[in-house]
Amino acid sequence: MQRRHFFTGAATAVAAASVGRVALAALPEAVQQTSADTAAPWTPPGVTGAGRPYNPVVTLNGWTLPWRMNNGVKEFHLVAEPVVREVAPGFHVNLWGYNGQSPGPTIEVVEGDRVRIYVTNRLPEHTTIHWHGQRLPNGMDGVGGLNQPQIPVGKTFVYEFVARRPGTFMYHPHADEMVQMAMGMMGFWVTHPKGKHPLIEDVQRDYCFLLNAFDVTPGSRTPQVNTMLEHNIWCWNSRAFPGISPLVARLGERVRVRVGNLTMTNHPIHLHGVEFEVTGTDGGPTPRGSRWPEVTTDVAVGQMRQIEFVADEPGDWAMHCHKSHHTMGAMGHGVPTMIGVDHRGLVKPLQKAAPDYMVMGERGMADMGEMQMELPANTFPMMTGTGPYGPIEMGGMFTVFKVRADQKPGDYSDPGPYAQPPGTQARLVDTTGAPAAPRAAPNPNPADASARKPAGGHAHH
Ligand SMILES: [Cu+2]
Repeated sequence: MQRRHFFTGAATAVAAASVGRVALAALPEAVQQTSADTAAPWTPPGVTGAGRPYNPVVTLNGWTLPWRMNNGVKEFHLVAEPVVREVAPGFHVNLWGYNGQSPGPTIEVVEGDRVRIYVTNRLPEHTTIHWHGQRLPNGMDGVGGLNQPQIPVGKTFVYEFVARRPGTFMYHPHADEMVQMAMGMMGFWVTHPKGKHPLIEDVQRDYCFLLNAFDVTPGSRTPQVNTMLEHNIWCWNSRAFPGISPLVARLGERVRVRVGNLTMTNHPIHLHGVEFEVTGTDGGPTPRGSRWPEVTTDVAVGQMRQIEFVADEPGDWAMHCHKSHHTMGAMGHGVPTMIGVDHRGLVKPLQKAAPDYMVMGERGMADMGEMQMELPANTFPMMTGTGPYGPIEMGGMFTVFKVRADQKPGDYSDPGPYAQPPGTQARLVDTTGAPAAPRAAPNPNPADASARKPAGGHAHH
């Protein structure tokens, strides 16, 4: 759902003070997005002149910002403002972003375009925007205090430059950066090549997303902004599994996925089922001689990687960060390892001291995936998501890449779970008559099953 906001009333008065009434009337509308769904690719109106046809990107759980053409210049309007993001189903977080969402909309232009971006500040403090990776005049680079004065509260600044080289870029504030990025202020930028480029292939699907992370205390709604490393919500485009849309492709299509990292740590992004090559970074397309097959590529802090492959294996393929703590929800940390601990005889005395005490993890923690624990309000479980065969036991930087022979070209809708062809799925074997296991498990009947749930009426543990 997009709402079109024309500047009226108080907002007009504030903005008008900085840009003048005539100029304000001339501002492009600040299109808003309220849904966290993945929007269909945006088609520019009347694709002529500088608006050349290109294969558009699809922003995972995001959207592309419409522009208007003004005397040969593509004009955009970003509004920096507080937003509420549904990070996972039922889990809402107070963030800062642009035009109704965190991350902000993707800006999608063509090499050689002159772009003019109005930035209106509706935050409670000043801000700027830095256009990460772009060649541009120094005064447009957006470092507050260094290249420009910060954009005061209520004011509108304008940036203008030519998108000189094609590639994968991002934007974010360079003002009170730690706080503003911890609150979710960032967005993607794609510059398409203006013609056939020797290092840039045509692809049928082109996805993009940013890696971001938040520290939200379970039960609260606003991130802790001073956290350096111990974030607990690991996101792609401010969404955590099972809130991240699947990527889909038709069998045989060439697919590009562009990823940027604005967290405080690196993320080895792993795709099952195919091999890919890194075909570009925020520095530009990679020379062919530098490309080799991978199934995981590390995306360091402040880096961008674009990977490409042919989707030639049908199925539902996992795609995730390979740091296992980054595919977990908020509840997983600080829990002692109990594997192999025999709780028999301990549960009742422990519950006398701590009525909420529950036995957890003495056989590993997979039980967490199906446990119906009472959680604090406004959070999501540590391990969650359900597939056709049971709990997926994930909850963070994880989604599914779906390849189907019958997916229509340009159709981004979820085809549902993959039907395994008969005889191609791992299965239970009948071990009757097989030799006995070397020795019995040390603790075949661990603690009293009734102690596996917290005592009734307690909402915390
Ligand atoms: Cu990670």
